[in-house]
Amino acid sequence: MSTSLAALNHWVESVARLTQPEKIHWCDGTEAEYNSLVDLMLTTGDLIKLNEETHPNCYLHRSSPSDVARVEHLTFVCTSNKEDAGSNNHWMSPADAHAKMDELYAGCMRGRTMYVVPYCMGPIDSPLARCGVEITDSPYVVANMRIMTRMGEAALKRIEREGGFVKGLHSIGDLNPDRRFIMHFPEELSIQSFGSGYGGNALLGKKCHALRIASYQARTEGWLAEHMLIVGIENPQGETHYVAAAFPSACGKTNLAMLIPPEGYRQDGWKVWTIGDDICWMRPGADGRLYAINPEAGFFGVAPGTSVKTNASAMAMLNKDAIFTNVGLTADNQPWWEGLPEGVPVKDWQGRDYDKASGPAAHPNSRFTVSAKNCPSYSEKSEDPQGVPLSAIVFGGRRESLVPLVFEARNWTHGVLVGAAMASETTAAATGAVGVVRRDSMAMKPFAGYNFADYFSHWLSFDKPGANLPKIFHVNWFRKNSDGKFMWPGFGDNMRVLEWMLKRVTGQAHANETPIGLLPNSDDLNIDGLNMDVATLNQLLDVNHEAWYEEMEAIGEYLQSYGDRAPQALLAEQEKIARQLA
Ligand code: OXD
Ligand code: MN
Repeated sequence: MSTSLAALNHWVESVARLTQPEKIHWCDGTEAEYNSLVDLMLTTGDLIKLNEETHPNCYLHRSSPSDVARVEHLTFVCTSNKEDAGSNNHWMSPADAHAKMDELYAGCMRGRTMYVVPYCMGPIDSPLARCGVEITDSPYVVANMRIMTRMGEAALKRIEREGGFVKGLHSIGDLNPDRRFIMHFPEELSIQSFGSGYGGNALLGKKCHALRIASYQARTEGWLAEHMLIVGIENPQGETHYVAAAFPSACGKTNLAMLIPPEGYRQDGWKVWTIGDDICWMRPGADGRLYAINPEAGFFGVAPGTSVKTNASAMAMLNKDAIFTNVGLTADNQPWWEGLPEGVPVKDWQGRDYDKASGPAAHPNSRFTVSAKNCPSYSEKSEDPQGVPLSAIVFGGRRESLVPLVFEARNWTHGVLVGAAMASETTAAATGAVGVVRRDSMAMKPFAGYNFADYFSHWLSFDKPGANLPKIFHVNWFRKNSDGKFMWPGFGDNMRVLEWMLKRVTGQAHANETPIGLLPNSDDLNIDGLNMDVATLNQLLDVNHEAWYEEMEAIGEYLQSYGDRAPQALLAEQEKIARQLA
């Protein structure tokens, strides 16, 4: 395979001149190609075959122990003007970044195969989809890209038709954390990544393209690229409402996307359909509603904590055709991670004999990669070129205090403030301290490819005549009591909160006005079959004015930290709420 597109040929040739690979392989995306990559990795030890009976066609990859998560401190947005990247990003000038990367790339693929991976983010015939080409020297990256994107010949045809594509260059280099950089050049629509094989740093279609570069592109083209799951909720009348929800990494997006409703709901006929678990691209349709696609074709989910109890759909989809990264192993070669009620690990994620004293069997950010079509709740609408119309957008964080179970924004501007003000405790998905509360606007702190102030303005700009925008909500599944125990059961029971939201959308549910937004009373939520006392529920729905006043002041300071570019409408909304709380 090669291409008729001169621009692509020139780029591939120039990368080959710089990196000096032994061979160049154009990926066609076929199963035969996938199988031969797997065979190659079985011989090099990059993959270990798992139990063929319990997990047919499943493999384990053990990464370098210092390459297990995204590296935010080594991730840069390289715009010509520093202000355009904003204080939410690390910045380097394009000239400096190119010089640094050219030096690292020089000769880095000697003795290796250079893979050229054409891919499409989104259904191949969707006007919302966008294409890219990733050049990489990692067969593990190619195999993952085949699961996570529409990769190969069909994507190349679209690229040849369109002429343009996002250029992503990746080399694992020598996996030295001191020689690791993830550079983004939004003005050039290009990405350069060196020194890591980890998903978010190396599968360039995902965070680098579908969020950082796409968010920049979306701003100029009038759409939004967001860190959100997309889920369809079908009610007993057979109507399906689509919801997009933004949560920071490792805060339960995959679980919410695959939620299994509680028994009573299932009996009544409620169903959940999964479209995406991590990224959502949305734009206004002719009817003024926002239409969303999942640009990805697979899930790159966090393994620990996934079990039949927390996510039975995920467990069902992981029984075949999956790649596991950095999980533990049982004596009969089954994957194992903390949170599984059964099985005994004998090897940890580094391949050492498992010893509880030296840490968990699976790395806390160990992952599975699997096709979305494997999911029992997979929605056929995932392939709809027009996307699905959104009824609600949900923001949420991991907050052990202050933030109630659910509240609704009064209008779009207030909703944008709620998203911008989001904060959450950090998780193992990125290197660095875990459990520290930080502002993570729209769950996009690590992923917005431009200045957050401009990003907030872009969000606000969707509220214009003719728009029929989704309602915006905020949730917190992670509130703890004074004993440090979670107060809300979460997982499938989150359906109870979703039901209230959707009834708000259709005008069938009650809400109380408070300064921070609209909240249900305890009797507005269905807690049938749930072992929860009303006092706990009331506590979960309580708004502490004094503590919220302080939070609002902190939100004001945060917005002001973006200087003159911070949108006045957002500051005015924040001031109004602070006044009401005072
Ligand atoms: C992810 C992340 O991998 O957010 O989705 O880190
Ligand atoms: Mn994510």
